[in-house]
Amino acid sequence: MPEIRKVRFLEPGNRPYRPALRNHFTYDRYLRNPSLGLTLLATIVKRRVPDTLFYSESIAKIRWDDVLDADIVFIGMFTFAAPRGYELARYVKEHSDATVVLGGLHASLNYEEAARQGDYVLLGEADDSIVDFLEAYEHDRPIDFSGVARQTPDGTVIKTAERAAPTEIDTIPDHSLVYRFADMVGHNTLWPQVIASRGCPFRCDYCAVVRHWGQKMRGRDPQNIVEDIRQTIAFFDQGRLPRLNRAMWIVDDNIFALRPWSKQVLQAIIDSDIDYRFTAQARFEVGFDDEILELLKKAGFFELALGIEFLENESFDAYNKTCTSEEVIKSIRNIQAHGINVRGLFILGADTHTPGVGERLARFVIDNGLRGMLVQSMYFVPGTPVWKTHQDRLIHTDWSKYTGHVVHHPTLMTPSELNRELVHVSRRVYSYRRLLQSLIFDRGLNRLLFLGEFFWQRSVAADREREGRKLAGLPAAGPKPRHLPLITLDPPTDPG
Ligand code: B12
Ligand code: SF4
Repeated sequence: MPEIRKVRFLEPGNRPYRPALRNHFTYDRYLRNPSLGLTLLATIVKRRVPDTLFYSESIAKIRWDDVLDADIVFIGMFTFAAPRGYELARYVKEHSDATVVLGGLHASLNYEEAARQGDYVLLGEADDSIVDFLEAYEHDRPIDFSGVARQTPDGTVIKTAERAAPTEIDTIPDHSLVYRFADMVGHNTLWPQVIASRGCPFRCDYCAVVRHWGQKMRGRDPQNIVEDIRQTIAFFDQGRLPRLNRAMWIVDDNIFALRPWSKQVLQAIIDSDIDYRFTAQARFEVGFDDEILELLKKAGFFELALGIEFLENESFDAYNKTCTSEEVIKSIRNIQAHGINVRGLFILGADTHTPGVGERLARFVIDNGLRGMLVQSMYFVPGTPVWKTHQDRLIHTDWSKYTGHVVHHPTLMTPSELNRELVHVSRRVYSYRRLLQSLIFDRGLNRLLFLGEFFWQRSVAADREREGRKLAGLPAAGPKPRHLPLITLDPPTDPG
Protein backbone atom coordinates (compact mmCIF):
# COMPACT_ATOMS: atom_id res chain seq x y z
CA MET A 1 0.00 0.00 0.00
CA PRO A 2 1.73 3.31 -1.03
CA GLU A 3 2.28 5.50 1.99
CA ILE A 4 1.98 9.26 1.43
CA ARG A 5 5.03 10.78 3.12
CA LYS A 6 5.05 14.21 1.65
CA VAL A 7 2.63 16.48 -0.22
CA ARG A 8 3.44 19.83 -1.80
CA PHE A 9 1.05 22.46 -3.19
CA LEU A 10 2.18 24.94 -5.85
CA GLU A 11 0.56 28.17 -6.95
CA PRO A 12 2.01 29.42 -10.26
CA GLY A 13 2.56 33.14 -10.61
CA ASN A 14 2.09 34.55 -14.09
CA ARG A 15 4.80 36.94 -13.00
CA PRO A 16 6.61 34.93 -10.29
CA TYR A 17 7.63 36.65 -7.06
CA ARG A 18 10.77 38.75 -7.08
CA PRO A 19 12.01 40.60 -3.99
CA ALA A 20 11.77 44.34 -4.69
CA LEU A 21 11.36 47.50 -2.69
CA ARG A 22 8.33 48.42 -4.78
CA ASN A 23 6.49 45.35 -3.43
CA HIS A 24 5.82 47.52 -0.38
CA PHE A 25 3.77 49.99 -2.38
CA THR A 26 2.84 48.34 -5.70
CA TYR A 27 0.68 45.30 -5.48
CA ASP A 28 0.23 42.74 -8.26
CA ARG A 29 3.56 43.07 -10.05
CA TYR A 30 5.95 40.79 -8.18
CA LEU A 31 3.75 40.34 -5.11
CA ARG A 32 0.16 39.13 -4.74
CA ASN A 33 -1.96 37.36 -2.16
CA PRO A 34 -1.37 33.61 -2.08
CA SER A 35 -4.38 31.50 -3.04
CA LEU A 36 -6.92 30.97 -0.29
CA GLY A 37 -8.22 27.89 -2.14
CA LEU A 38 -4.84 26.14 -2.06
CA THR A 39 -4.26 27.15 1.59
CA LEU A 40 -7.62 25.63 2.42
CA LEU A 41 -6.83 22.39 0.60
CA ALA A 42 -3.37 22.22 2.21
CA THR A 43 -5.09 22.55 5.62
CA ILE A 44 -7.37 19.62 4.80
CA VAL A 45 -4.49 17.46 3.53
CA LYS A 46 -2.24 18.30 6.49
CA ARG A 47 -4.72 16.51 8.79
CA ARG A 48 -3.76 13.23 7.06
CA VAL A 49 -0.24 13.96 5.84
CA PRO A 50 1.78 15.93 8.41
CA ASP A 51 4.52 16.82 5.90
CA THR A 52 2.38 19.18 3.82
CA LEU A 53 3.51 22.61 2.60
CA PHE A 54 2.30 25.16 0.04
CA TYR A 55 4.60 27.27 -2.18
CA SER A 56 2.98 30.30 -3.75
CA GLU A 57 4.90 32.05 -6.50
CA SER A 58 2.93 35.14 -5.48
CA ILE A 59 5.15 35.61 -2.42
CA ALA A 60 8.17 33.30 -2.68
CA LYS A 61 10.36 31.29 -4.98
CA ILE A 62 9.76 27.54 -5.04
CA ARG A 63 12.43 25.45 -3.30
CA TRP A 64 12.68 22.66 -5.84
CA ASP A 65 14.93 20.50 -3.62
CA ASP A 66 11.96 20.31 -1.25
CA VAL A 67 9.33 19.69 -3.92
CA LEU A 68 10.85 17.07 -6.18
CA ASP A 69 10.86 14.27 -3.57
CA ALA A 70 7.16 14.73 -2.72
CA ASP A 71 4.76 11.86 -3.42
CA ILE A 72 2.00 14.14 -4.68
CA VAL A 73 2.23 17.67 -6.07
CA PHE A 74 -1.03 19.63 -6.32
CA ILE A 75 -1.04 22.66 -8.65
CA GLY A 76 -3.93 25.13 -8.72
CA MET A 77 -4.60 27.69 -11.39
CA PHE A 78 -6.75 30.56 -12.49
CA THR A 79 -6.70 31.36 -16.22
CA PHE A 80 -3.98 34.02 -16.08
CA ALA A 81 -1.59 31.58 -14.35
CA ALA A 82 -2.34 28.49 -16.46
CA PRO A 83 0.71 28.63 -18.79
CA ARG A 84 3.05 28.93 -15.81
CA GLY A 85 1.09 26.19 -14.02
CA TYR A 86 1.59 23.85 -16.99
CA GLU A 87 5.29 24.72 -17.04
CA LEU A 88 5.57 23.77 -13.35
CA ALA A 89 3.61 20.55 -13.95
CA ARG A 90 5.91 19.52 -16.82
CA TYR A 91 8.98 20.38 -14.74
CA VAL A 92 7.82 18.21 -11.83
CA LYS A 93 6.94 15.33 -14.17
CA GLU A 94 10.32 15.50 -15.90
CA HIS A 95 12.39 15.73 -12.71
CA SER A 96 10.55 13.56 -10.17
CA ASP A 97 8.32 10.56 -9.62
CA ALA A 98 5.59 12.61 -7.97
CA THR A 99 1.98 12.26 -9.04
CA VAL A 100 0.91 15.64 -10.43
CA VAL A 101 -2.68 16.73 -9.78
CA LEU A 102 -4.12 19.92 -11.27
CA GLY A 103 -7.20 21.84 -10.20
CA GLY A 104 -8.80 25.25 -9.73
CA LEU A 105 -11.10 27.34 -11.91
CA HIS A 106 -9.13 27.22 -15.16
CA ALA A 107 -8.16 23.55 -14.97
CA SER A 108 -11.80 22.67 -14.20
CA LEU A 109 -13.38 24.67 -17.01
CA ASN A 110 -10.62 23.56 -19.41
CA TYR A 111 -10.02 20.02 -18.26
CA GLU A 112 -9.35 18.81 -21.82
CA GLU A 113 -6.34 21.13 -21.94
CA ALA A 114 -5.24 20.64 -18.31
CA ALA A 115 -5.50 16.83 -18.28
CA ARG A 116 -2.71 16.66 -20.87
CA GLN A 117 -0.31 18.46 -18.52
CA GLY A 118 -0.60 16.40 -15.33
CA ASP A 119 -1.70 12.97 -14.16
CA TYR A 120 -5.17 13.99 -12.97
CA VAL A 121 -7.45 17.00 -12.78
CA LEU A 122 -9.79 17.26 -9.78
CA LEU A 123 -12.75 19.25 -11.07
CA GLY A 124 -14.52 22.08 -9.23
CA GLU A 125 -14.31 22.62 -5.49
CA ALA A 126 -11.97 19.97 -4.13
CA ASP A 127 -12.65 20.19 -0.37
CA ASP A 128 -13.87 16.59 -0.28
CA SER A 129 -12.57 15.13 -3.55
CA ILE A 130 -9.01 15.77 -2.38
CA VAL A 131 -9.65 13.45 0.59
CA ASP A 132 -11.09 10.81 -1.78
CA PHE A 133 -7.93 11.22 -3.84
CA LEU A 134 -5.60 10.62 -0.87
CA GLU A 135 -7.59 7.56 0.16
CA ALA A 136 -7.59 6.05 -3.30
CA TYR A 137 -3.87 6.75 -3.64
CA GLU A 138 -3.04 5.18 -0.25
CA HIS A 139 -5.10 2.08 -0.96
CA ASP A 140 -3.81 1.79 -4.52
CA ARG A 141 -7.34 2.05 -5.85
CA PRO A 142 -8.18 3.51 -9.27
CA ILE A 143 -8.87 7.25 -9.27
CA ASP A 144 -12.34 6.80 -10.72
CA PHE A 145 -14.61 8.62 -8.27
CA SER A 146 -16.79 11.50 -9.51
CA GLY A 147 -15.20 14.82 -10.45
CA VAL A 148 -11.95 13.61 -12.07
CA ALA A 149 -10.50 14.06 -15.57
CA ARG A 150 -7.41 12.39 -16.97
CA GLN A 151 -5.69 11.50 -20.18
CA THR A 152 -5.72 7.85 -21.24
CA PRO A 153 -2.62 6.19 -22.80
CA ASP A 154 -4.13 6.62 -26.30
CA GLY A 155 -4.26 10.39 -25.74
CA THR A 156 -7.99 10.87 -25.26
CA VAL A 157 -9.22 12.79 -22.22
CA ILE A 158 -11.92 11.17 -20.11
CA LYS A 159 -14.03 12.60 -17.31
CA THR A 160 -15.89 10.72 -14.58
CA ALA A 161 -19.44 11.60 -13.42
CA GLU A 162 -20.37 15.14 -12.34
CA ARG A 163 -19.62 15.73 -8.67
CA ALA A 164 -21.96 17.54 -6.29
CA ALA A 165 -20.47 20.61 -4.61
CA PRO A 166 -19.07 19.94 -1.12
CA THR A 167 -21.40 20.64 1.79
CA GLU A 168 -18.66 20.99 4.41
CA ILE A 169 -17.06 24.36 3.68
CA ASP A 170 -16.16 25.46 7.20
CA THR A 171 -12.43 24.67 7.08
CA ILE A 172 -10.42 27.55 8.51
CA PRO A 173 -7.31 27.95 6.33
CA ASP A 174 -4.03 27.58 8.19
CA HIS A 175 -1.93 30.37 6.68
CA SER A 176 1.23 29.07 8.35
CA LEU A 177 1.24 26.27 5.74
CA VAL A 178 2.15 28.82 3.07
CA TYR A 179 5.93 28.92 2.77
CA ARG A 180 7.33 32.30 3.97
CA PHE A 181 3.89 33.91 4.34
CA ALA A 182 4.56 34.76 8.00
CA ASP A 183 7.74 36.61 6.92
CA MET A 184 5.82 38.61 4.32
CA VAL A 185 2.96 40.01 6.41
CA GLY A 186 4.85 43.28 6.93
CA HIS A 187 3.94 44.15 3.33
CA ASN A 188 0.89 46.37 3.65
CA THR A 189 0.13 45.54 0.01
CA LEU A 190 -0.90 42.00 1.05
CA TRP A 191 -4.49 41.86 2.27
CA PRO A 192 -5.89 39.56 4.93
CA GLN A 193 -8.62 37.60 3.10
CA VAL A 194 -11.53 35.42 4.18
CA ILE A 195 -14.20 33.69 2.08
CA ALA A 196 -17.62 33.36 3.75
CA SER A 197 -19.89 31.93 1.02
CA ARG A 198 -19.74 30.25 -2.36
CA GLY A 199 -21.85 30.63 -5.50
CA CYS A 200 -23.96 33.36 -7.06
CA PRO A 201 -27.60 33.15 -8.20
CA PHE A 202 -26.98 35.32 -11.30
CA ARG A 203 -25.59 34.29 -14.67
CA CYS A 204 -23.73 37.19 -16.29
CA ASP A 205 -22.43 36.05 -19.68
CA TYR A 206 -18.78 36.95 -19.06
CA CYS A 207 -18.54 35.40 -15.59
CA ALA A 208 -16.42 32.28 -15.12
CA VAL A 209 -16.98 32.26 -11.37
CA VAL A 210 -20.61 31.19 -11.51
CA ARG A 211 -19.75 28.39 -13.94
CA HIS A 212 -17.21 27.10 -11.41
CA TRP A 213 -19.06 27.64 -8.12
CA GLY A 214 -22.62 27.21 -9.36
CA GLN A 215 -25.77 29.24 -8.79
CA LYS A 216 -26.73 27.66 -5.47
CA MET A 217 -25.44 29.88 -2.69
CA ARG A 218 -23.83 28.21 0.31
CA GLY A 219 -22.86 30.16 3.42
CA ARG A 220 -20.44 29.12 6.18
CA ASP A 221 -21.47 29.03 9.80
CA PRO A 222 -21.35 32.67 11.05
CA GLN A 223 -19.35 31.80 14.21
CA ASN A 224 -16.88 29.83 12.12
CA ILE A 225 -16.42 32.90 9.87
CA VAL A 226 -15.78 35.09 12.90
CA GLU A 227 -13.16 32.62 14.12
CA ASP A 228 -11.52 32.62 10.66
CA ILE A 229 -11.46 36.44 10.67
CA ARG A 230 -9.90 36.43 14.14
CA GLN A 231 -7.19 33.90 13.19
CA THR A 232 -6.42 35.64 9.91
CA ILE A 233 -6.00 39.02 11.65
CA ALA A 234 -3.75 37.39 14.27
CA PHE A 235 -1.64 35.87 11.48
CA PHE A 236 -1.21 39.28 9.82
CA ASP A 237 -0.45 40.96 13.16
CA GLN A 238 2.71 38.92 13.73
CA GLY A 239 4.93 41.20 11.60
CA ARG A 240 7.79 43.12 13.19
CA LEU A 241 6.06 46.46 12.63
CA PRO A 242 2.36 47.18 13.25
CA ARG A 243 0.37 47.11 10.00
CA LEU A 244 -0.83 50.43 8.58
CA ASN A 245 -3.34 48.67 6.34
CA ARG A 246 -5.71 47.21 8.95
CA ALA A 247 -8.36 46.17 6.47
CA MET A 248 -9.60 42.76 5.41
CA TRP A 249 -11.08 41.67 2.08
CA ILE A 250 -14.07 39.33 2.35
CA VAL A 251 -13.59 37.84 -1.12
CA ASP A 252 -17.07 36.37 -1.78
CA ASP A 253 -18.56 37.08 -5.17
CA ASN A 254 -22.02 37.95 -3.88
CA ILE A 255 -22.16 37.80 -0.09
CA PHE A 256 -25.53 39.61 0.13
CA ALA A 257 -27.50 37.19 -2.05
CA LEU A 258 -28.33 35.05 1.02
CA ARG A 259 -29.90 37.97 2.91
CA PRO A 260 -30.97 36.37 6.25
CA TRP A 261 -27.61 34.62 6.51
CA SER A 262 -25.69 37.82 5.60
CA LYS A 263 -27.47 39.57 8.47
CA GLN A 264 -26.42 36.80 10.85
CA VAL A 265 -22.79 37.07 9.71
CA LEU A 266 -22.73 40.85 10.14
CA GLN A 267 -24.38 40.55 13.56
CA ALA A 268 -21.82 37.92 14.61
CA ILE A 269 -18.98 40.29 13.64
CA ILE A 270 -20.65 43.16 15.55
CA ASP A 271 -21.13 40.95 18.65
CA SER A 272 -17.49 39.77 18.56
CA ASP A 273 -14.51 41.68 19.97
CA ILE A 274 -13.11 42.18 16.44
CA ASP A 275 -12.16 45.77 15.68
CA TYR A 276 -11.06 45.85 12.05
CA ARG A 277 -12.02 47.44 8.72
CA PHE A 278 -13.61 45.34 5.97
CA THR A 279 -14.38 45.50 2.27
CA ALA A 280 -16.48 43.11 0.17
CA GLN A 281 -17.75 42.70 -3.38
CA ALA A 282 -21.44 43.30 -4.06
CA ARG A 283 -24.13 43.90 -6.65
CA PHE A 284 -26.12 47.16 -6.74
CA GLU A 285 -29.14 45.67 -4.87
CA VAL A 286 -27.39 46.01 -1.51
CA GLY A 287 -27.57 49.78 -1.95
CA PHE A 288 -31.36 49.63 -1.52
CA ASP A 289 -31.17 47.65 1.71
CA ASP A 290 -30.89 50.16 4.56
CA GLU A 291 -30.92 47.47 7.24
CA ILE A 292 -27.90 45.66 5.74
CA LEU A 293 -26.09 48.96 5.13
CA GLU A 294 -26.49 49.91 8.79
CA LEU A 295 -25.19 46.52 9.89
CA LEU A 296 -22.26 46.84 7.49
CA LYS A 297 -21.31 50.19 8.95
CA LYS A 298 -21.52 48.86 12.52
CA ALA A 299 -19.46 45.78 11.63
CA GLY A 300 -16.60 47.96 10.32
CA PHE A 301 -17.16 47.87 6.56
CA PHE A 302 -15.53 50.99 5.14
CA GLU A 303 -16.14 50.06 1.51
CA LEU A 304 -18.18 48.00 -0.96
CA ALA A 305 -16.69 47.04 -4.32
CA LEU A 306 -19.65 47.14 -6.71
CA GLY A 307 -19.49 44.98 -9.83
CA ILE A 308 -20.90 47.79 -11.98
CA GLU A 309 -19.16 46.60 -15.17
CA PHE A 310 -20.83 48.91 -17.74
CA LEU A 311 -22.31 52.41 -17.95
CA GLU A 312 -25.05 51.82 -20.51
CA ASN A 313 -28.27 49.80 -20.36
CA GLU A 314 -27.66 48.25 -23.80
CA SER A 315 -24.43 46.69 -22.46
CA PHE A 316 -26.19 45.34 -19.36
CA ASP A 317 -28.79 43.77 -21.66
CA ALA A 318 -26.20 42.43 -24.10
CA TYR A 319 -24.37 40.46 -21.37
CA ASN A 320 -27.28 39.34 -19.24
CA LYS A 321 -26.31 41.64 -16.37
CA THR A 322 -29.70 42.22 -14.79
CA CYS A 323 -29.50 45.88 -13.84
CA THR A 324 -29.91 49.42 -15.18
CA SER A 325 -27.64 52.45 -14.97
CA GLU A 326 -30.34 54.37 -13.04
CA GLU A 327 -30.38 51.63 -10.37
CA VAL A 328 -26.59 51.69 -10.13
CA ILE A 329 -26.45 55.45 -9.56
CA LYS A 330 -29.22 55.37 -6.93
CA SER A 331 -27.48 52.49 -5.18
CA ILE A 332 -24.12 54.32 -5.10
CA ARG A 333 -25.76 57.40 -3.56
CA ASN A 334 -27.46 55.41 -0.80
CA ILE A 335 -24.35 53.40 0.09
CA GLN A 336 -22.36 56.63 0.34
CA ALA A 337 -25.15 58.22 2.41
CA HIS A 338 -24.54 55.44 4.96
CA GLY A 339 -20.88 56.48 5.24
CA ILE A 340 -19.55 53.57 3.19
CA ASN A 341 -17.16 54.12 0.25
CA VAL A 342 -17.96 52.70 -3.15
CA ARG A 343 -15.30 51.17 -5.38
CA GLY A 344 -16.30 50.38 -8.97
CA LEU A 345 -15.35 47.24 -10.89
CA PHE A 346 -15.70 47.84 -14.64
CA ILE A 347 -15.30 46.16 -18.01
CA LEU A 348 -14.35 47.97 -21.23
CA GLY A 349 -14.56 46.31 -24.63
CA ALA A 350 -18.25 45.40 -24.77
CA ASP A 351 -19.66 45.01 -28.28
CA THR A 352 -21.50 48.30 -27.70
CA HIS A 353 -18.41 50.33 -26.71
CA THR A 354 -17.06 53.08 -28.96
CA PRO A 355 -13.99 55.37 -28.75
CA GLY A 356 -14.42 57.83 -25.89
CA VAL A 357 -15.73 55.17 -23.49
CA GLY A 358 -12.61 55.59 -21.31
CA GLU A 359 -13.30 59.30 -20.81
CA ARG A 360 -16.99 58.59 -20.11
CA LEU A 361 -15.97 56.06 -17.48
CA ALA A 362 -13.42 58.41 -15.89
CA ARG A 363 -16.12 61.09 -15.62
CA PHE A 364 -18.52 58.58 -14.09
CA VAL A 365 -15.96 57.54 -11.45
CA ILE A 366 -14.98 61.11 -10.58
CA ASP A 367 -18.47 62.66 -10.72
CA ASN A 368 -19.99 59.93 -8.55
CA GLY A 369 -17.23 60.14 -5.95
CA LEU A 370 -16.11 56.51 -6.31
CA ARG A 371 -13.13 55.90 -4.02
CA GLY A 372 -11.37 53.51 -6.35
CA MET A 373 -11.81 51.44 -9.47
CA LEU A 374 -10.63 48.32 -11.22
CA VAL A 375 -11.04 48.28 -15.00
CA GLN A 376 -10.43 45.25 -17.16
CA SER A 377 -10.83 44.53 -20.82
CA MET A 378 -13.59 42.01 -21.57
CA TYR A 379 -12.45 38.56 -20.49
CA PHE A 380 -13.09 35.31 -22.40
CA VAL A 381 -12.69 31.98 -20.64
CA PRO A 382 -13.81 28.67 -22.15
CA GLY A 383 -16.97 27.64 -20.34
CA THR A 384 -18.54 31.12 -20.42
CA PRO A 385 -21.21 32.26 -22.91
CA VAL A 386 -18.99 35.13 -24.17
CA TRP A 387 -16.33 32.58 -25.07
CA LYS A 388 -18.83 30.73 -27.27
CA THR A 389 -19.98 33.90 -29.02
CA HIS A 390 -16.53 35.50 -29.37
CA GLN A 391 -14.20 32.58 -30.04
CA ASP A 392 -13.53 33.74 -33.58
CA ARG A 393 -12.77 37.27 -32.39
CA LEU A 394 -9.91 36.49 -30.02
CA ILE A 395 -6.51 37.91 -30.87
CA HIS A 396 -4.68 35.01 -29.22
CA THR A 397 -5.14 32.45 -26.46
CA ASP A 398 -1.99 33.15 -24.49
CA TRP A 399 -3.72 32.79 -21.10
CA SER A 400 -0.91 34.62 -19.30
CA LYS A 401 -2.16 37.83 -20.94
CA TYR A 402 -5.73 37.27 -19.71
CA THR A 403 -5.19 39.64 -16.81
CA GLY A 404 -7.44 42.42 -18.02
CA HIS A 405 -5.39 43.22 -21.17
CA VAL A 406 -7.08 43.52 -24.56
CA VAL A 407 -7.39 40.00 -25.97
CA HIS A 408 -10.12 40.40 -28.60
CA HIS A 409 -11.23 42.40 -31.63
CA PRO A 410 -14.04 44.59 -30.27
CA THR A 411 -16.98 45.29 -32.57
CA LEU A 412 -16.86 49.07 -32.89
CA MET A 413 -13.22 49.86 -32.03
CA THR A 414 -9.86 48.46 -33.01
CA PRO A 415 -7.98 46.52 -30.27
CA SER A 416 -5.48 49.34 -30.13
CA GLU A 417 -8.21 51.96 -29.64
CA LEU A 418 -9.69 49.88 -26.82
CA ASN A 419 -6.27 49.66 -25.22
CA ARG A 420 -5.92 53.44 -25.38
CA GLU A 421 -9.29 53.81 -23.62
CA LEU A 422 -8.09 51.50 -20.81
CA VAL A 423 -4.87 53.46 -20.37
CA HIS A 424 -6.75 56.77 -20.53
CA VAL A 425 -9.22 55.93 -17.77
CA SER A 426 -6.43 54.72 -15.44
CA ARG A 427 -4.34 57.83 -15.97
CA ARG A 428 -7.34 60.19 -15.65
CA VAL A 429 -8.67 58.72 -12.42
CA TYR A 430 -5.21 58.16 -10.93
CA SER A 431 -3.68 61.47 -12.12
CA TYR A 432 -0.97 63.37 -10.21
CA ARG A 433 -3.55 66.08 -9.51
CA ARG A 434 -5.94 63.63 -7.88
CA LEU A 435 -3.05 62.07 -5.94
CA LEU A 436 -2.18 65.49 -4.54
CA GLN A 437 -5.85 66.10 -3.66
CA SER A 438 -5.98 62.78 -1.86
CA LEU A 439 -2.77 63.46 0.05
CA ILE A 440 -4.09 66.84 1.17
CA PHE A 441 -7.75 66.09 1.87
CA ASP A 442 -8.01 62.35 2.62
CA ARG A 443 -7.17 60.81 5.96
CA GLY A 444 -6.13 57.39 7.26
CA LEU A 445 -7.01 54.34 5.19
CA ASN A 446 -8.48 56.37 2.30
CA ARG A 447 -5.21 58.23 1.82
CA LEU A 448 -3.13 55.04 2.13
CA LEU A 449 -5.33 53.20 -0.38
CA PHE A 450 -5.28 56.00 -2.96
CA LEU A 451 -1.51 56.19 -2.71
CA GLY A 452 -1.11 52.39 -3.15
CA GLU A 453 -3.60 52.29 -5.99
CA PHE A 454 -1.96 55.24 -7.69
CA PHE A 455 1.30 53.28 -8.04
CA TRP A 456 -0.57 50.11 -9.00
CA GLN A 457 -2.72 51.79 -11.67
CA ARG A 458 0.30 53.58 -13.11
CA SER A 459 2.16 50.28 -13.40
CA VAL A 460 -0.88 48.57 -14.99
CA ALA A 461 -1.24 51.48 -17.46
CA ALA A 462 2.47 51.21 -18.35
CA ASP A 463 2.07 47.45 -18.94
CA ARG A 464 -0.95 48.10 -21.11
CA GLU A 465 0.94 50.65 -23.16
CA ARG A 466 3.71 48.11 -23.77
CA GLU A 467 1.18 45.41 -24.71
CA GLY A 468 -0.64 47.94 -26.88
CA ARG A 469 2.28 48.11 -29.30
CA LYS A 470 1.58 44.50 -30.31
CA LEU A 471 -2.02 45.45 -31.15
CA ALA A 472 -1.11 48.09 -33.74
CA GLY A 473 -2.79 47.50 -37.09
CA LEU A 474 -5.27 44.86 -35.86
CA PRO A 475 -8.81 45.57 -37.13
CA ALA A 476 -12.14 46.00 -35.32
CA ALA A 477 -14.41 43.01 -35.78
CA GLY A 478 -17.20 45.17 -37.20
CA PRO A 479 -20.91 44.73 -36.58
CA LYS A 480 -21.09 41.63 -38.80
CA PRO A 481 -18.97 38.91 -37.13
CA ARG A 482 -16.34 37.36 -39.40
CA HIS A 483 -13.54 34.95 -38.77
CA LEU A 484 -10.29 36.60 -37.65
CA PRO A 485 -7.10 34.51 -37.35
CA LEU A 486 -5.27 34.13 -34.01
CA ILE A 487 -1.82 35.72 -33.83
CA THR A 488 1.26 34.26 -32.14
CA LEU A 489 2.89 36.15 -29.28
CA ASP A 490 6.44 35.88 -27.92
CA PRO A 491 7.35 32.39 -26.66
CA PRO A 492 6.84 31.80 -22.89
CA THR A 493 9.73 32.16 -20.45
CA ASP A 494 11.71 29.27 -18.94
CA PRO A 495 10.60 27.58 -15.67
CA GLY A 496 12.98 27.42 -12.74
C1 B12 B 1 -9.05 36.95 -3.97
C2 B12 B 1 -8.95 37.10 -5.47
C3 B12 B 1 -7.77 37.63 -5.98
C4 B12 B 1 -6.55 37.91 -5.10
C5 B12 B 1 -5.83 36.60 -4.75
C6 B12 B 1 -5.90 35.56 -5.86
C7 B12 B 1 -5.42 34.18 -5.47
N1 B12 B 1 -4.12 34.00 -5.37
O1 B12 B 1 -6.22 33.30 -5.24
C8 B12 B 1 -5.73 38.88 -6.00
C9 B12 B 1 -6.00 40.29 -5.56
C10 B12 B 1 -4.23 38.63 -6.06
C11 B12 B 1 -6.38 38.68 -7.36
C12 B12 B 1 -5.82 39.21 -8.50
C13 B12 B 1 -6.36 39.05 -9.76
N2 B12 B 1 -7.51 38.44 -10.06
CO1 B12 B 1 -8.64 37.63 -8.72
N3 B12 B 1 -9.91 36.94 -7.59
C14 B12 B 1 -10.01 36.73 -6.32
C15 B12 B 1 -11.38 36.13 -5.95
C16 B12 B 1 -12.34 37.28 -5.64
C17 B12 B 1 -11.41 35.14 -4.82
C18 B12 B 1 -10.40 33.97 -4.95
C19 B12 B 1 -10.61 33.03 -3.80
O2 B12 B 1 -9.99 33.16 -2.78
N4 B12 B 1 -11.56 32.13 -3.92
C20 B12 B 1 -11.91 31.23 -2.85
C21 B12 B 1 -11.16 29.89 -2.95
C22 B12 B 1 -11.63 28.98 -1.82
O3 B12 B 1 -11.50 29.33 -4.19
P1 B12 B 1 -10.48 28.70 -5.24
O4 B12 B 1 -9.17 29.36 -5.14
O5 B12 B 1 -11.12 28.67 -6.56
O6 B12 B 1 -10.29 27.21 -4.69
C23 B12 B 1 -11.25 26.18 -4.71
C24 B12 B 1 -11.42 25.42 -6.05
O7 B12 B 1 -11.19 26.20 -7.19
C25 B12 B 1 -10.50 24.24 -5.96
N5 B12 B 1 -9.08 24.41 -6.27
C26 B12 B 1 -8.35 25.54 -6.34
N6 B12 B 1 -7.07 25.25 -6.62
C27 B12 B 1 -6.95 23.91 -6.72
C28 B12 B 1 -5.85 23.09 -6.97
C29 B12 B 1 -6.02 21.72 -7.00
C30 B12 B 1 -4.85 20.84 -7.28
C31 B12 B 1 -7.29 21.17 -6.79
C32 B12 B 1 -7.47 19.72 -6.85
C33 B12 B 1 -8.41 21.99 -6.56
C34 B12 B 1 -8.23 23.35 -6.51
O8 B12 B 1 -10.65 23.89 -4.60
C35 B12 B 1 -10.71 25.09 -3.79
C36 B12 B 1 -11.58 24.86 -2.59
O9 B12 B 1 -12.88 24.54 -2.99
C37 B12 B 1 -11.74 35.44 -7.30
C38 B12 B 1 -13.21 35.14 -7.50
C39 B12 B 1 -13.52 33.71 -7.04
N7 B12 B 1 -14.71 33.47 -6.62
O10 B12 B 1 -12.71 32.81 -7.04
C40 B12 B 1 -11.12 36.40 -8.30
C41 B12 B 1 -10.56 35.85 -9.64
C42 B12 B 1 -9.78 34.63 -9.36
N8 B12 B 1 -9.66 36.88 -10.09
C43 B12 B 1 -9.69 37.04 -11.34
C44 B12 B 1 -8.86 37.96 -12.03
C45 B12 B 1 -9.17 38.19 -13.49
C46 B12 B 1 -7.81 38.61 -11.38
C47 B12 B 1 -6.83 39.62 -11.97
C48 B12 B 1 -6.35 39.32 -13.38
C49 B12 B 1 -7.49 40.99 -11.87
C50 B12 B 1 -6.69 42.09 -12.53
N9 B12 B 1 -7.18 42.62 -13.63
O11 B12 B 1 -5.66 42.45 -12.07
C51 B12 B 1 -5.67 39.60 -10.96
C52 B12 B 1 -4.54 38.67 -11.43
C53 B12 B 1 -3.36 38.72 -10.55
C54 B12 B 1 -2.17 38.07 -11.16
N10 B12 B 1 -1.56 38.70 -12.13
O12 B12 B 1 -1.78 37.02 -10.77
C55 B12 B 1 -10.70 36.14 -12.00
C56 B12 B 1 -10.03 34.98 -12.72
C57 B12 B 1 -10.84 34.51 -13.90
C58 B12 B 1 -10.26 33.25 -14.44
N11 B12 B 1 -10.90 32.75 -15.44
O13 B12 B 1 -9.28 32.72 -14.01
C59 B12 B 1 -11.58 35.72 -10.81
C60 B12 B 1 -12.20 34.34 -10.90
C61 B12 B 1 -12.67 36.82 -10.66
C62 B12 B 1 -13.71 36.85 -11.74
N12 B12 B 1 -14.85 37.41 -11.41
O14 B12 B 1 -13.61 36.42 -12.85
N13 B12 B 1 -7.52 38.02 -7.27
S1 SF4 C 1 -23.34 38.87 -10.29
FE1 SF4 C 1 -21.08 38.80 -10.25
S2 SF4 C 1 -20.54 36.73 -9.50
FE2 SF4 C 1 -22.71 36.71 -10.06
S3 SF4 C 1 -22.75 35.92 -12.17
FE3 SF4 C 1 -22.70 38.17 -12.31
S4 SF4 C 1 -20.50 38.71 -12.41
FE4 SF4 C 1 -20.64 36.58 -11.72
